[in-house]
Amino acid sequence: MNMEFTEGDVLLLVDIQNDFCPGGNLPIEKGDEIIPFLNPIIKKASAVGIPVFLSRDFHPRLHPSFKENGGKWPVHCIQDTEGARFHPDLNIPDNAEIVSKGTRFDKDQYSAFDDTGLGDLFKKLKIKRVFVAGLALDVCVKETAVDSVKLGFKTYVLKQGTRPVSKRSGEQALNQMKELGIEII
Ligand code: VGL
Ligand code: ZN
Repeated sequence: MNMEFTEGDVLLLVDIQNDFCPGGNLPIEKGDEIIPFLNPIIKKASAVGIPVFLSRDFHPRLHPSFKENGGKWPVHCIQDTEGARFHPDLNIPDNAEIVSKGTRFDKDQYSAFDDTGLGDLFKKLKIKRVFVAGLALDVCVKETAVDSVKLGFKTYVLKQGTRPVSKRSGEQALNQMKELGIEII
């Protein structure tokens, strides 16, 4: 993929954490394969001063998304555990900004924009275009991209930089996003 960053762009990497990669507690098939694709893009963004934001799923033990607390997911991304750490192969710039989500006791937050203040910050930073990648395509990447376009940002999803929980819902997610004007590149 040959993309050029310009002023007003941001790279938003969603939940590239150990628990979402093979060997983790909520593993996404080949989730780690996005990393060698994304590292050069991160490098390119940093080199030209494009901000890099990384969201992380960062749950307390009593989080409502866990089966044992009435939710649908296995326990994952518990705050300050190995599973919640970013994958060690991901090259994170020193000045990357971290967005923690999924920290609330009353609801889950799939989207990095959901009650994090990120949308207002992007407006303050005069962000025009948001480039989204990460895990999982059909869950947090989709919800993040949908919020992004609804907030008025031109929104792109890097197809090779994401993987779905399931192939079928991954295809559905891509179609839904396209219908909302999100560009899949
Ligand atoms: C996610 C399931 C549960 C994700 C987070 O980051 O896509 N999926 N929590
Ligand atoms: Zn979660």
